[in-house]
Amino acid sequence: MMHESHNDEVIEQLNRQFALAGMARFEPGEGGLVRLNVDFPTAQADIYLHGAHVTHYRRHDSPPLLFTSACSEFNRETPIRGGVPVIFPWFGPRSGHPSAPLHGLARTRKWSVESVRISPDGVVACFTLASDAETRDLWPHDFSLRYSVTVGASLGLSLQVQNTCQRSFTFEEALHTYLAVGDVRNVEIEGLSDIEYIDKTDNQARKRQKDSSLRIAGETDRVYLGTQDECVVHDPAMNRRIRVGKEGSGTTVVWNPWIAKSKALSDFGDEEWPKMLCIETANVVDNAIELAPGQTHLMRARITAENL
Ligand code: TA6
Repeated sequence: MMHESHNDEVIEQLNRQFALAGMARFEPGEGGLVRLNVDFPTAQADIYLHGAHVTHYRRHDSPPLLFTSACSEFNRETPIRGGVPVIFPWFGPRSGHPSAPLHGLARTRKWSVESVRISPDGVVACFTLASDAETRDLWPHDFSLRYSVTVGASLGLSLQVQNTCQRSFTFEEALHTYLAVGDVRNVEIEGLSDIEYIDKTDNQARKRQKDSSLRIAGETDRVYLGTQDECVVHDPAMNRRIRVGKEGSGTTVVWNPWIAKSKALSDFGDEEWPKMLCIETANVVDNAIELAPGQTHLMRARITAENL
């Protein structure tokens, strides 16, 4: 754990540079990790420098939109469980590298703050992460990431990847969003009908969803490929629908661990699975992105709650 006084100095310095009086300021979060707290008349959010991880977002007229596990770790080595993990440069296990961390390296690194500003859409916080010797040991390419989070009537997420080395590389990415739902057994997910998906609960079998909407009735882990469509989660228990719109993303992942998988996750409560549903905005497998030297790619998600 970083020494308290050093952490305080870091927070003081960040607030001198970036705090917006009465709207956004840095503070010690869970586990002493530094987080940006945004709180103004429209909405509030918490964003940790660890992984540039949004753990909380709500509009003031609506319950929290994101789920974060009560059992999540908050330390420099472990990804936070819940909110919006930023996944880069591979999704899931890294093929050919069994000891590589699941879901890449970005979500367990400390990101830098580039700016915190007011825009017509709300408070916009921008974070950056660049490759270094440690990341090159894990993934032998140079990159620069820029992630901007817009806290307003919607939650806006924008991940820009730049290839800063002399050779092309291919990467996967995901905004692994954990939505808060009233009861996952009663939600309906629209926007995925007639889309091919990989069923990770059935030996990666490739299938096509025939039903117009998806209901969750067991462990669900589906990678929908070649879709740019918005997903709408109808949540009658919370009397709302949640729209997950996107740009620059060809993949949507739907995940709920259900009972057995929840018990197997040490940082996830056994009884938490009915309260969450991951609708992930991604580019993975067939939709992985190849970048030439100097090229950039932008992926955006926009998450909005609408009361029924
Ligand atoms: O996006 C779904 C998934 O790939 C699941 O297979 C499950 O592993 C989940 O991500 C959580 O992964 P994590 O590494 O955060 O435990």
